[in-house]
Amino acid sequence: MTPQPRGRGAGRRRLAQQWTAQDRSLARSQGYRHFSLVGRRGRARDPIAACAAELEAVLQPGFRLLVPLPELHDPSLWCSGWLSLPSREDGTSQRRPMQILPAIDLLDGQCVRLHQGDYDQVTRFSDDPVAQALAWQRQGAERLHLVDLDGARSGEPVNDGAVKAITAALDIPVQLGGGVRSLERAEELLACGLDRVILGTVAIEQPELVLRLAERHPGRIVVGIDAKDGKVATRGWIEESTVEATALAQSFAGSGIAAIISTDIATDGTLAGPNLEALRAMADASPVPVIASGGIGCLEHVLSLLPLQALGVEGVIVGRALYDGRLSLADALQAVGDGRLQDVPPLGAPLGFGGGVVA
Ligand code: AMZ
Repeated sequence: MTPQPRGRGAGRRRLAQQWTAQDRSLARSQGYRHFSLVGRRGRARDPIAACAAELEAVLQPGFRLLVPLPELHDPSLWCSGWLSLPSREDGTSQRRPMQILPAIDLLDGQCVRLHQGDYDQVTRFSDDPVAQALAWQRQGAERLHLVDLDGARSGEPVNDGAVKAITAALDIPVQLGGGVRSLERAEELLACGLDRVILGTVAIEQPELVLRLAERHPGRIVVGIDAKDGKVATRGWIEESTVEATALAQSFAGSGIAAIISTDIATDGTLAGPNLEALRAMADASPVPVIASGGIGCLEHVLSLLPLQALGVEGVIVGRALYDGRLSLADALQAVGDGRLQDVPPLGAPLGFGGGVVA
């Protein structure tokens, strides 16, 4: 049975304030509806029935629910009938949680973020990249994303000192992009402990090099596709091409690359939210898993990617929001991790109790 959500007004009248989303929090959360005490009131009676009735009354079509993390870990606060993650007998989910990759962009030996990739709009966050990398590892990162921004612009390695020190200091796998333009350079990096090497400019200028490297190092080569209005940009995003990002992604079918990092230049460094449409197009086109990059500003932005997981978006790169403290890595990992009880429907699917709507 899939009860249809009813109007907001009715719910508002019937429910205690703390159960319903307040306008203030709706505005802050860009249309997500928060339920801070889902199910609590029903606990004394029949929790499932009461909770379902209460939520049904306040749900509106088109809203997704965002439930605070502590509640996600208390199964008694949830109603049956919502789509659950497929689970094994031991109760853990079968789907691998979305990977969250903290980013360290290196410019002149420092950790920085650029705004939309513009080298004239730099925010410096740390002059100790190794300490920063260790901090992300301590907070639970499973993989680190490194970019040599000087290298991307010049085509030459510039921040190798920091790159090698980070790689040596960390236990988690590290991937690096920026200025890797030859087979020798890629193999040098793979030999010195990097887990994966990201190729951007050469993916469009010398695709045969990507194919050769992927054949020699299956699963360790990643293609970085950085797009402006759907067209690929290269060389530190200073040069624009007429090649469609999705067509470039398709051209690597069967090549053995590990993933495609899909960066939306317009949102990168803006905290404005990911370009879901572009990501969906990329995930549809890409023969290999996609890692989303650009625009993450808060937890809800991370959660908004979960419906794309089924299409092959396996991870997300986060930079400025982590440095700023707008997003905690621990919260993000918890929100997408095994403890998450509800699954999200595919994009565009009708929302309702039977369909499951909570991330
Ligand atoms: O911010 C930028 N201007 C920028 C950036 N972050 N320019 C390039 N890059 C990153 C790409 C990819 O990971 O996202 O550098 C890598 C590609 O470098 P190259 O040198 O292979 O094109």
